[in-house]
Parts: sequence; structure tokens; C-alpha cells
Amino acid sequence: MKRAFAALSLFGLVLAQEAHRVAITHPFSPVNRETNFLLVWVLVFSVLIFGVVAGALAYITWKFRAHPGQQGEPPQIHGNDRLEVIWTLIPVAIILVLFGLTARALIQVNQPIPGAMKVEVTGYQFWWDFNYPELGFRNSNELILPVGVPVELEVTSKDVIHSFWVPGLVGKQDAIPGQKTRIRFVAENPGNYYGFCAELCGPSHARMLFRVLVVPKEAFDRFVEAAKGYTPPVADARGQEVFQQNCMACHSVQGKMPPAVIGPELAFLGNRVSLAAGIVDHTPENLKAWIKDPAAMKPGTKMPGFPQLSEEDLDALVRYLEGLKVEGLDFKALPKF
Ligand code: HEC
Ligand SMILES: [Cu+2]
Repeated sequence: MKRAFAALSLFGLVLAQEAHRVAITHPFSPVNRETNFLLVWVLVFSVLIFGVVAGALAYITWKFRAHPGQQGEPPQIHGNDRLEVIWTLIPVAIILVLFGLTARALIQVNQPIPGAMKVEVTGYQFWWDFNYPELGFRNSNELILPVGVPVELEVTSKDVIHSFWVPGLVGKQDAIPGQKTRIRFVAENPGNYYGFCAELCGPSHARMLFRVLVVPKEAFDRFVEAAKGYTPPVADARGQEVFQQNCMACHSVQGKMPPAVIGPELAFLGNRVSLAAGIVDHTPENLKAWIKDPAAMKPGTKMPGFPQLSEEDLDALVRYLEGLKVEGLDFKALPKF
């Protein structure tokens, strides 16, 4: 009993801590406030209907129960026009109100925002790619956005159906192969927002996360400038060699969309707050562990392991990868949502 209670309170604790990440009760964009408004009203009606129906049922069951000494069937009643009209009209009125609220929210949420910044979002098993066609750069697994600027995401997939969801900001929006779906929103507060794939897409669906890093406009502009003129720094010459021999077939470090994308863009890896589609914090140790044996961290991943690399080569490679960054930006300081 004690143990069950302890487990339960631990569960509660975890929920309380995780709630902030997942709850859409902390809306940080107008789109989410709109969906929240709808959610609350649908909930209010549901609770009211449940209360009235369950209450009536309980009352009637109690009131018309068999009394001691009662014999045979009670009087049988057939039809009551007034009652039937009432219980048809009330649900129709409720449905009409909910329809109105839903239509309002849908129109609001789907409205094109003129001059919105475009980002192409592509889902892969089990990671996300973010390409900025107008700004001429690309990043994977971490979507960097400026505060207060409207964005339009063009969401698609290169393999199976995924779904793009950032509980604090926007979504969900399905990522469907061969099709482009759009979502628009404005992020109003700086932060490191958790994102999820919300459509079962394979063995590591639950490990297909991402981050949205919302930064002040000035920091974003600095990043864009640096990304445009980016030449990948070479922090370790041996590391670069190892990279070119083993990794370049799948990974780019240029920060631009290569013709055929196989793996995530590694151009700004040094600036990342997370690794492997948001599943672990970005540390040199996690990076090394990932390269050695990605499948240990993410079953079913499309990246092969590199157990054959010597410790020296691995360390050189990690130094090289950590050096791939834009100087003067610290995304790790952003508050987490
Ligand atoms: C056959 C193609 C392929 C090769 C070769 C390959 N990778 Fe990968 N890599 C991938 C794919 C696909 C992913 C995405 C895995 C996932 O998240 O499921 C990935 C993910 C990564 C990540 C995590 C990226 C992120 O955004 O967090 C790193 C780091 C990485 N690879 C480094 C390397 C290094 C270093 C090498 C060479 C030693 C290498 N990869 C070789 C395909 C490859
Ligand atoms: Cu997915």
C-alpha cells in the first residue's frame, strides 16, 4: 500500500514537472490561445451535458425505484411531444453554438499572414529538417525563430506520415508525403519550446522530438547574417578528415539544402541545445555516444553506428563537430517550455 502510494505520488510529481512542457494551458502564441478558447468551451458544454444527463439518470432511477410491496409493472407511458421537442432543440442549439465557435477558431487559425517568414518543415524517420528558402539557410531538429515575427511553416514528409506539434506554440499539423500543409503563427516570448511528432511513425516515434528556439529579433538577425556567409570552421583538422571519410555521404556542414537529404544538417551543431532530434542534451559525451552507437539511443534509426573508429579519431571528430557554430549566440540560456 505504502509502495503504491509512493509510486503514485512520484507519478504525480513527474506529471507536474512535465505538465509545463506538454500542457497547451500555457499558450505562447495567438493561434494557441484560439485553440485553447475552443477547448475550454467544448469542455464547459461537455461537463454541463454530462452533469445534466447523469444527474437526471440518477434522480429518475432513485425516484422510480420499486417500492416495498409494489406488485407487477408500473404504469407504462408512451411519448411526450413537449419533452421530445425540448430534448431535440437543446442539443441542436448546443451543436450550433459549438459549430460557430469552431468555425471562428478555424478561420482565425488558417488566416494567411501577409509577409510571414517562410520555413519548409520536413519530417523524416526520426528527425526534422527546417529550411529557410527566403533566408538561404537550413538547420535540423531545432527551429530558430524571432520573437514577434509571423511565420508560415510549410509542412511535409519524405517517408511516412508524421505530425508537427509544439504544445506551447502551435499544432498539430500532419506532415504528409507529397503534400504541403501550412500553419501560421507568431511566437510572442523567447524560449526553448519542446516539439513532438504526434503521429505514430515507427519504432522511434516517441524519440522524434525537436525544439523551437524563439530568440529576440536582434539575435535572430545576427544568426541569419552569420548563416548566410557561413564557412564551416575547422576546429580539428584530423576530425574534419574523419568526417569527410565517414559522414559526408549523409550529412552536410554547409548550412544549405544539399540535393538529396539523408541525414540532419550539422552546420550549426555547436550551437545546438539538444542532439538526435531533441532526445538528449547537447554535450560532447552524448555526441560521442551517439556516433558510436546511435541505435542504442534510438532503436530503428537510419544512422549506422561507428564502433570501428578509434578513441582518438572519435575525440577529434567530436572536437570538429563542436566547432561547427556561429559565435556569440547562447541558446542554452533560453527558458524551457
Ligand atoms: C547512412 C547515412 C549516415 C551516415 C554515414 C552518418 N549519419 Fe549521422 N545521421 C543520419 C541520420 C538519418 C540521422 C538522423 C537519425 C535520427 O535522429 O533518427 C543522423 C543523425 C546524426 C546526428 C544527430 C543530429 C542532430 O541533429 O541532432 C549526428 C551528430 C550525426 N548523425 C553525426 C554523424 C557522424 C559524425 C557521422 C560519421 C562518423 C555520421 N553521422 C554518419 C545518417 C547518417
Ligand atoms: Cu514521426
